[in-house]
Order: sequence, then structure tokens, then C-alpha cells
Amino acid sequence: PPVIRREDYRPAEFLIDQADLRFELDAGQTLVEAELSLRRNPAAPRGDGDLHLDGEQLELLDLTLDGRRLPPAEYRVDEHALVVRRVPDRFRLRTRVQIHPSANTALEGLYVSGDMLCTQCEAEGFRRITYFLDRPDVMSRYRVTLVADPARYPVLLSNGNPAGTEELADGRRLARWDDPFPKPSYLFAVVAGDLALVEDRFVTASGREIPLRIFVEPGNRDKCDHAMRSLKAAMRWDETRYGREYDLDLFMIVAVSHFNMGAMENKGLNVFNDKFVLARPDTATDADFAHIEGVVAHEYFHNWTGNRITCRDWFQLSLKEGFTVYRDQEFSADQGSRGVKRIEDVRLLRSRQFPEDAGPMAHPVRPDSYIEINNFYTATVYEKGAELVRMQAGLLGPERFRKGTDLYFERFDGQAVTTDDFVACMEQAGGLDLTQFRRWYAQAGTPVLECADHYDADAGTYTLEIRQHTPATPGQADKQPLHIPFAVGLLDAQGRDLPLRLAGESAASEPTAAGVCTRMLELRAPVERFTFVGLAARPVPSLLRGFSAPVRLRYPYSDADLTFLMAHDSDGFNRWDAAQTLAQRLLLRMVEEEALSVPDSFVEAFRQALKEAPVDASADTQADPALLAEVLTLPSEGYLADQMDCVDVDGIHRARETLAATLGALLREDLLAVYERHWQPGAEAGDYDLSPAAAGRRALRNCVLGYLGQAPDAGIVALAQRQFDTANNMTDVIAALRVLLEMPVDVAGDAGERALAAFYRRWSQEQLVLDKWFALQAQSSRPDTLARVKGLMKHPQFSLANPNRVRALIGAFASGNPLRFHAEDGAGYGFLADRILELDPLNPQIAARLLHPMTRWRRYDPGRQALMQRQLERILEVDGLSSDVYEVVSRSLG
Ligand code: BAL
Ligand code: ZN
Repeated sequence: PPVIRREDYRPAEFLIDQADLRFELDAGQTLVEAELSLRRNPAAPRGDGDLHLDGEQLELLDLTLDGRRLPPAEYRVDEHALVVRRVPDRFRLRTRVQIHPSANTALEGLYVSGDMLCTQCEAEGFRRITYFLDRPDVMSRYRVTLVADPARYPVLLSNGNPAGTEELADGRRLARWDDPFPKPSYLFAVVAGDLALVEDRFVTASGREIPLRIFVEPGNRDKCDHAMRSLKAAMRWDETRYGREYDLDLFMIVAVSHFNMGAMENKGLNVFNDKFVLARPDTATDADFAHIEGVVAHEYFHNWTGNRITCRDWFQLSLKEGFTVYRDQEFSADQGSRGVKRIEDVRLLRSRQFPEDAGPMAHPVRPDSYIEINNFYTATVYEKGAELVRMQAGLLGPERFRKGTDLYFERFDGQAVTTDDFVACMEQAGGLDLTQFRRWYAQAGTPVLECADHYDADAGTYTLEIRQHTPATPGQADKQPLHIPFAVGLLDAQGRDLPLRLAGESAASEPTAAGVCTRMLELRAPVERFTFVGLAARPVPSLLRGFSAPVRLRYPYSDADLTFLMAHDSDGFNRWDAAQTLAQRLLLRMVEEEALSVPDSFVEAFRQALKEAPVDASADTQADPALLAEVLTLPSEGYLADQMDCVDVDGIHRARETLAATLGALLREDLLAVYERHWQPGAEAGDYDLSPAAAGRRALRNCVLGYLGQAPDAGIVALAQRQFDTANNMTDVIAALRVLLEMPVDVAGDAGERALAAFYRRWSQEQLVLDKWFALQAQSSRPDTLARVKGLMKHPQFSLANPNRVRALIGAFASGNPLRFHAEDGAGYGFLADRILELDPLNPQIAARLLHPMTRWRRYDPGRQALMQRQLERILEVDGLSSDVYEVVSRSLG
């Protein structure tokens, strides 16, 4: 398959000002009539005079140009295009095509989900609906007419504002939609179905009343409250933080059960994976609620960052995704605990994006080439892209950043632009030179900062020396130094932030009233030195506060320094990070030395942290329980693996289990005390409290239960059983079930299996809860897990056609169970390769995504390397592989 390169970008030769589409909708076959007003693009050089329209899997029934039916000699159709020869400079083209939604298993274009019809057009799905210039820099006005049988499809939706309905003489219903905002084809959407409606309204800053409609499958109406609340909060937030008001007369969300992505920001008609809409306390965990809030906000925010201003080409994907992720992160931080949100975001970046940046799929935030754009909806484009926006916001400060975004919205509204255009606005509003900063968009790989320091007691000076380098990545051997914002504080012996004065400055910056003194240093050269003066004693440095740049930091902290920072750092993120580093260090030593015992100092640091747990559930004066739960959570197996040159799968699992069991046994009384203090069946049984504070208490209690479960006895089994039996919310039920399932049979008997069976009986008709049931089993550390996963593939409720189910079973096993997936005999690899070959003809996007754990094969021992390589080669040998899977496999082997 051909490689698409950024440097080959050319403006479209033709523009489509107006697109009038008429759909005769039916699951088996749908007729699509398109009348397009085309004209030559004055900004594009003249080509061969032919019009090339994208189109795939379309059956062309009719073609007219300015009312004249074209004879075959004047056009040609192939697998990917319709080419009309020698067209005039301005004309109307009418096509009629037939498509087959029920045969569409790739879930791109128009397809069937349950009993409804829906679309997914990003990135290149619109070409499976009609012939078009299916590229984001062609923005058109759409008028849509939908015709369908009202018994099957009483609700007919498209983008924009409703423009009337009619009952046709043949019994069918017709609905018209008109979208006044020009948009690229990837934002087009149609939904038809027998849908239940939940409606609310929002009054905008300028006083317009906007109906808000959430459509769901009948039976799910009682699970929309949280999504609706989140939507209204997001609409208000975008007005106050960015001055962005909603523009259409109506805003709609549709939840569908079969969806490749998380959700899609189609203009005025967001289509969601129902996992990110539907929630009730008894069906969804606190994490699910938080994801829903974030995703609803993310899609809504796209209305300005993505829809009103879109991407010139797909290499600019991070223009909308990086900025919109940054916006949703900040929104969520404002709804709950800012500190905890930052920890979660960095944990995700480190566990997904850092390994991507270090592997065969490494690519810049603005990639230079791709074979299949669907493979580039990555952690790099999204999460690292958000970090680039965050760094610019940090460099400008809140006021100038707001000026920069105002300028961006004003200058580019209605246009398709580039990441460079965005940076230029920041540069202008900030009065900064971001020339060097732009390299962040162009260079792949995670920069490494090596820090050294020197204290001169006689002079009272403390010098920090920071070296930066970015490792080579595929296709990019040599890297240039980056412009890196590096936030630093210095602590005195009591753990207080010191005033900071750099050599040459006349005055020191003093700590704030809250005792915080942070200096944003800017790194540009490969080696930078900063000398702080006026220091009576050697300080302890707190480096990269708030994770001010997406880098790997190296500094030779002693364990005592880390324990000190964990207890005292005024930066909450760095307190957590110190705890993580301490645990990571110990765990990696335990991997090396199997017999290593856990040092008392580590146990005591944990005991001390537990002592800070709030005394009762209503106290808000003590440590934030959610933050404490983060501090007490050990680095994941995947994160530890990323720290090793050669991943020791079994050693990592063993070390983590040993450490958790040791803490569970030695701190039993302290853990039990925290658990019991926060176990309030009375309060929980009443009104379930969704507040961040209550969720934080649940997180802490379940974290503590996890440790207790690692050193179980009959009392702990009973504790977990009580929680499973009596909890009124999914967070506590799942946490207890996980603990019961992981406990050894000689202690817990069949308690885990019984609980699992009870869970199935209760939830067998709730598809999203059932996904949890599949995933829990796929992630089990028990030796028979692969056999069990294979058995579950035959379960009547398993289906390869449902991406959520595939992710819950196969994805959870391959990506969420390193111990069993990477079993030494290679059985996990063979299983995954078989599934990919089965899935690829059905849904290439999902198949390519599932492959990822195998792409990092070079990080393992020679035996596992050979086994993974063999499976990858086996996949590559298959004829007719999709471009999605081909690209991932060939890059991994390359
Ligand atoms: N644009 C694809 C889904 C999302 O990032 O919102
Ligand atoms: Zn997005």
C-alpha cells in the first residue's frame, strides 16, 4: 500500500461549496443521492482537468453533470475513486449510489449497530457513503434529507438544525437537516433508529436557549444523568475559560453499542460509544463516571477546536486532538482534584506514550508519513500533543495564553489549518520566539534530562546542570535540542520551599502564602547551568514540578531524599512522583535480586502515609484520600517493564506481588484501621455520593483492600465478601470481586468463583457491565487464564463484531495481563495472532490496535523475541491484509 507524505500536501484542485444529500435508509441497502456544487479552487495549480472523487465500496447507479447523464467514456470508476474527465470550472455533479450498511463490519461509513443505523466518518469513512473530496481541507455546507420506514427508524438525525419532516404517500417518513456551518466530510453524521430521548436545555452566555438531547437505546434512559450534567458543565466552562459559545440551535448526543473509537465530534450530532455515556452508580465505577465527564467534554470542546477550526490535512491531527485533550484535562481538573487529575494524566502518558515513543511505531506529534491514518490516532498525537499545548500555556502564563487562543479563534474560524498556525498565534500573543519549541512537533522520542548538581558551601551557591538528549527513533537518527520548560523548587532541611535567586538577579522570588516557590527554568542548549545564590545549606531539589515537560528525568536522588520529598514537597505531583520513584527503585532491585527483603524504611514510609489518612469520612482537613490512594499505588507492571532494557515479565510480577504481600502483612493493622474507618455501609446504602471527595474515599478504601488481599486470611476473605455482597455501587463491587478472584484457593476456597457467577447472573443483560465480567477474567493472574479466555470466546455473549467486547476479552488479555500474555511458551502470542487474522477482514482498525503489545517484541528476552517475531511474520505472509495491520506489522519488523 502507498505511503502518504506530509511534504506532498497540495491544496484540493476543486472545492465543494454545497452538498445536498438524500438518503433512502435501510439496513440491507441504502440509496444515497448527492448533488454537489463544485468549483475550481483558485488557490490550487491547474491539474489535468479531471475531477478525482474519493469513493470506496460504492455501487454507482447514476451520474449527471449539470443535468446531463454522462456516458461511460466521460468517467471511470475504480476501487478507490470516481474520475470525471475534463470538467468545467464550475458545475453541479449528481451521483446516485447504493451501499450496504448491514454488510459493513468495519464500522466506517454507514453501518448497523443493534437495531439502529449510524455513521463514523473520521478519518476517511465518508468515501464509503458517497463520492466526494474526502479530505479535511474541503469544507462544505450540507443539506440532508433522510427517508425511512418510521416503524423501524422513527428517529432520523443528521448535523445542524432540523428543517422539517414529512409523511410520504408510500408510508415512509422524511426528515430534513440543514447545517449552516461549512464542515469537512469527516464531521458528517446520520443516525436512524427507534431511540429513547433524554432532554434538557442550556442557556448560553448571550441568552440563547439550546435544547440538549441524548438519544439511547430504549431501556437506557435511566443512565444519562451524568452525561447530561457533564455536558452542561462543559458548555459553561468553555464560555468562561475560552469565551466559546455554542453555535447551532440544538445539540445532540447518540449512544451506540458498536463503535470503534471512544466517541466522535460530528457537528451538532456527537456519536458516542455507549460506554462513555451510560452510567448508573450500580452499573458504572467512579473511573467510568470520570471518563464519561472527560469524553463528553472532549467531544463538546471539539465544536470550536476541530469543527469551527479544523485540520488542513491528517498530519495536523494533533492541532485538534492535542489542544482538545488539553482542554478536557483542564476541565476535569476544575471539576475535581487538580492534583489527582495531573497524576492520572501523567501516569497515562508514561504508560502508553513513552513506550510508543521508544518503540517501532514512534512518530512525531505531527507525523511525516503514514500508510493508514487510522493507525495515527495515538497516545503521541493525543496525549503528547496535549503536553505540547500545556507547555505553551505554561510558557505564556494564563492571561497571554487566553490572548493566544482568542487570536487563534478569531484568525482561523471557518478554516482548515496547521499546528504551525496554532503556534504562531501563541508566539504573537505571548511575545515569544517559539522557533526552537516547534521542534517538539517534528521530533519523535522522549527527551532524557540528566541532572547533576553542586553545592558550594563557602559561596552559598547551588548549581544545577541539566543535559538533554533525545534518543534516535525510526527514520530520525539525529535530534536537535528542544526548548524545555523545567519547573524547579529547592527545599530546606525542614522541607520548606526556599526563596529562589539566580546569580545575577537583584532579588529573590519569595514563597507564596501557601509556601510554594517554583521557578520555571527554560532549557535550550544541550547543556544548561543555573546557579542559585544565597543558600546557607545544601538544599534538596524538587525537579520538573507538576511534570512541566514530557521528559524522562534522571537525577541521583538518595532513598532518603525521596522519602523526604514524599513527605514534604509543596508540589503534590512531586510528592507522588517521589513515592513512585522510591517504589520503582525497590521493585527493580527486587527483580534483580529475588531474595531481597523489603527495607524497614520503605514499610515505615508507607505506614507514615497511612497515618495521614483522614480519620473520618467527613473530615476534609487531612490528606486528600484520592491523592493518598495514588501515593499508595505501586507502579504498574507495564510501567516497570518500560524501565528495563530487557523486560523480565515473571520477575516484575513476582516483585510486585512480594512487595504488596509484605506491606499487606506488616501493615495489616494500619490498613484495617483505614479500611474500617471508611467502610460505612449505612451512608453508602442511602444516597450514593458521586462527589470527588466520596470517590476519593472509595479509592483509598479499595487500594487498602487490595493490599490486605495480597496477605489474606479468613478475616480478609470475609471482609471482601461483605463488601461484594452489600456494596450498592459498581466501584466497590468490582474492587471486592477482583480481590476475591486473586486470592489463593487454599485461603478463599471457591469464594471468587461464586462471586463471579453471582455477578454474571445479576448483570447478564447489561452489556457494559458484562464487559467488566469478561475483562476481569482476562486479566486474572491465574495460570489457566489463557484457557479460560479461549473458553470465553465461545460464550454465547461473546462476539467479534462488537469492539467493546473484543477489547474486554482479547484486549484486556493481551494489553492488561503481561504475565499471562507473555507466557514463556508463546501460547499467548499464537492466540493473539490467530485473533488478528480473524478480525482483520472484519474490522481492520480494531485488529491493528490489538497488535500493539506484540510490536515491542525487541524489548524481551531472545526466546520471547523469536516467538513474537514468528507470529508477526506469520501475519505478514497472509494475502489481502488490510493497510492498517500491514503498516503496524511491517513497521514492527522493520
Ligand atoms: N476525533 C475522533 C474522536 C475524538 O478524538 O474525539
Ligand atoms: Zn478528539
